[in-house]
Amino acid sequence: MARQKADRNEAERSEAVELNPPAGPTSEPPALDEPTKARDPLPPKPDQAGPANVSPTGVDYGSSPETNAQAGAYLTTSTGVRLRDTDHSLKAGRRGPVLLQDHHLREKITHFDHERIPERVVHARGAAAHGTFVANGAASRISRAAFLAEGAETPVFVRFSTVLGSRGSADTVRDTRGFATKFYTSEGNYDLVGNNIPVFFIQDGIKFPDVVHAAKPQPDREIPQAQSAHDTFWDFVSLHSEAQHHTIWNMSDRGIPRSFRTMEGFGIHTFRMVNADGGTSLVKFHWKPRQGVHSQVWEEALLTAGMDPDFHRRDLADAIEAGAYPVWDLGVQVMPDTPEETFEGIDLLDPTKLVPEELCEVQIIGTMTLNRNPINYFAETEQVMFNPGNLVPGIDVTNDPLLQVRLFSYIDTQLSRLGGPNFSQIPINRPHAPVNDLQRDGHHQAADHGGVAPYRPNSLDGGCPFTAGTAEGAFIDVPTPVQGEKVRELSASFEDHYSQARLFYTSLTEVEQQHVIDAYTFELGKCYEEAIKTRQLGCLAAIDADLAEAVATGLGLSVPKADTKPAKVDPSPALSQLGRSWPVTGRKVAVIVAGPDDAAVAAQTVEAIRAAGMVPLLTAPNGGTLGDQPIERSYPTAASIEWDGVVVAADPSAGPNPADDAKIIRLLDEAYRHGKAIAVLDGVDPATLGLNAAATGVVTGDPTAAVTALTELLAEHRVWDRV
Ligand code: HDD
Repeated sequence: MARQKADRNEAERSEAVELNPPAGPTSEPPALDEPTKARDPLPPKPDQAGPANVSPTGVDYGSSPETNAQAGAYLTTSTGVRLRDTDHSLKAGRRGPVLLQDHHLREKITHFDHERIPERVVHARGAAAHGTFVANGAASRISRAAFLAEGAETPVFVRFSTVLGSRGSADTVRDTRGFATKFYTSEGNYDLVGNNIPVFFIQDGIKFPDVVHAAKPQPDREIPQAQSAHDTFWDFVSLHSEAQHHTIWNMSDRGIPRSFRTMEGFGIHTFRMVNADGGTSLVKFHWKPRQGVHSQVWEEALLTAGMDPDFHRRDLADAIEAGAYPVWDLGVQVMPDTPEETFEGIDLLDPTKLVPEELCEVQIIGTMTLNRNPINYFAETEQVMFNPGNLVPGIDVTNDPLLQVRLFSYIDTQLSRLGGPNFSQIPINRPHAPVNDLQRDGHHQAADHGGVAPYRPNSLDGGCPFTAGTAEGAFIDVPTPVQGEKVRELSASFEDHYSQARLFYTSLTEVEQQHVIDAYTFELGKCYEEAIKTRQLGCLAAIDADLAEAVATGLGLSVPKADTKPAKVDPSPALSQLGRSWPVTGRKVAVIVAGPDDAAVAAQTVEAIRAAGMVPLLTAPNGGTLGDQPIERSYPTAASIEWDGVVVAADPSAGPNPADDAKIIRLLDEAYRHGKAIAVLDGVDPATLGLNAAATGVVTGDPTAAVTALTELLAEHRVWDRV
């Protein structure tokens, strides 16, 4: 028996030995006298021309892709010592243990172990781009800021973000979007740290940890990720009626933007501008996208989150790489700086209130173009820091209690996020203006400070650095009078929490209002606690009785008595996203064909789409080329979420039909339900594709006529009757 077992073990051992693959060439260390050779870089894609690679902070990333990839350089340690081998640790014999003395191994692994830094506690997921801001000079009347003078050109870096999700979460969740702009002005950095929604959840910054704790994943199971559709969020907002205004914006189409490029941006708070004569005004900032304001529809956003969680990030980078640079006009609403700090009865210090554009026009003061993608995500997009306290002469803060707390929070958070007090020395954060501060030492100090007297006044360093006066461009705080008792209270004018939520709702078109109803019904439907749903229905009743009733019906609940009666408001049409037409440049249009017989008609369609400034996505059963056109998507990789419009360009009389493919039928059905413009070329019967030729936004014709009709539909972004 023992003998048999021994035999079996012997057999197993020999089998195991045979299963081991013979040692291949990669396990051999490279020969001592044979350095590895550089490979040729991949050829650039024909239609993509990247701009020069010089950072706005003056860092030369290298003017060619080769330099970026360290081409022509030998691999070194971080201390510059050339390496022969980075694939094998130093061992005592080929089969022996690894030696502690392997300095390269230890350096490589230690660095790797510390590659991650804490993600932002909010706005963790973002995408960014470089660009230029050009002022038209209109603001010179109210602000002495040099970057607002006529013709001044200022490099900018903009980071867009979601708020709630972790760094790896999906882009298209229902959420507020961050819109943070760093202007590298000649007078120092100015940061406009705004959102795509013009009001905020809370009136006093002391509640920020509370609203964030309520909205982030619940602490027991850490779910749901990047969602407000859960009990703790609705518990908080239904108990804090001041949050109702921001929340109804989130429940509208603004909560699911189509692209970062189609979002408005808002500075939210009221700021104080100071002109060359010392005159002051109160202003609110607005970014107006030339691409139009455009959102996804909810089902589309959900599908996108699964199919392409990087949808917005990809869209921004692709557009810039393809030269379709997104452009925003910067505008201000200018209001007199009165002791009451109100305008038309609206308290300008209350960040839950907006000033309707119909009451105070948005005046354009300059234009921003984003024209260059970051070279390295971590170095730039992750390490950039914004701070509402980064101000330049001519722009000052007000006593908005939310803004006041932000002035503390943004510097403080960088100490742990960026690992110490020298975050302003990181290249992406470095000002273009000369820096001569008296800050010294600290973690990650990168400057070699000369001199012996880092204090003022001094006689040992010749009294340097000097302090400046107004004439030399010093930042001088506006001497606003302050008096009062120390209290933990807000002004009584902050107590109206509902009238502007109603203003927003009643300013929307019917289709937009239906989206709001659907969103509340979905989100509250995801809550478990009936008491929370009922409490929120009470808040909705204070906004609009029909809204509350419709959501209650969807939830199968009844509406409780409202705390207050809905206010009387005059709608502000500017708050709706509908009713305007926009340029179609850069919009994506799928061209679906079934096989090689469709090459001629496909070529004409692609040509017509390009001629309209749009991007064709030729879609065929397999990859490769069709005639001389590259096939951009095969049926398996095609997704309706990336189409703004679609053309079915197959000629079924000549061969196979896209209608034979179940997936294409599904994608067309999605496109139809999501309000996308659809064209079916002559010769294809729309009915075979499950489409009704008489339906709004379904057009037919030859390639030229069909693409022309499609382009007209796309100018309104969506076929609104269908969503
Ligand atoms: Fe904030 C980041 C926008 C209120 C505390 N915030 C952050 C970002 C944006 C905003 C766009 C991302 C910046 C980036 O891309 O790096 N935050 C806003 C707006 C607010 C607002 C528009 C209200 C009008 N924030 C707010 C308050 C507090 C904070 C009241 C604290 C009391 N925000 C932070 C923060 C973050 C931040 C924790 C996270 C990472 C960072 O700052 O650098 O300090």
